[in-house]
Amino acid sequence: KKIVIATKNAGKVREMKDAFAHLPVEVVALSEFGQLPNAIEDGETFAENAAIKAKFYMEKTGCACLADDSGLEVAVLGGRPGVYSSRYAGYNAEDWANNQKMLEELCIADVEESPANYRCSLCFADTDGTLLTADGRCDGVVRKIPHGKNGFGYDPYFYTNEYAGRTMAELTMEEKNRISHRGRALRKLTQKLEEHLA
Ligand code: ITT
Repeated sequence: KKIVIATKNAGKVREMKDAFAHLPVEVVALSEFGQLPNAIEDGETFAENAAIKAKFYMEKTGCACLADDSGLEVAVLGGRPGVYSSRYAGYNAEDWANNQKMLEELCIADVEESPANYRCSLCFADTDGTLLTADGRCDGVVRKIPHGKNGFGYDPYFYTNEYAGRTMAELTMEEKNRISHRGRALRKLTQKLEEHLA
């Protein structure tokens, strides 16, 4: 079975390919279909946006698609950037600019750190109309001092609860997938996917 990883985010592609490595499915990146338009992510929740992207790219590619909508919720910032995580500093903002914006907001809030959590909603849309969904969450703390070069996005500033003292960007991909919002959601989704494909 061919499954298109319906994301333009290379970090997500790496983690999702790793999680699917043991399944009897052929995982294909969206980039293999050439330049496709962007889905309009105007949902109010991660789950709504994941479904918008999965259905949109399933129709564009004619293949079963798995989409991910995810983000970081910082407690002292009232849960922002949340669904705006990839465009916190503006549309098409790079990771460093979004991180800079978060640091500025932490300064305005006058705190050195804050409890925070990542969230991930996955939606798998098959060509027969089947929709499978799963969510995952990962709790930690954001601090102003970055550490590590792995992962992507806000990872250098996100200190994990599970690996005390280490940021998400200091973990190997295997370690990250074990505890991350995406790893957790992917394990729930692959169970549903195995039943759907059986
Ligand atoms: P696609 O819509 O093409 O999948 P995107 O990056 O625009 O790519 P989202 O709208 O779901 O996707 O935004 C997710 C953002 O949340 C992402 O760009 C990061 O800034 C942040 N994020 C999500 N998961 C993360 C993770 O595991 N580590 C670090 N940052 C993460």
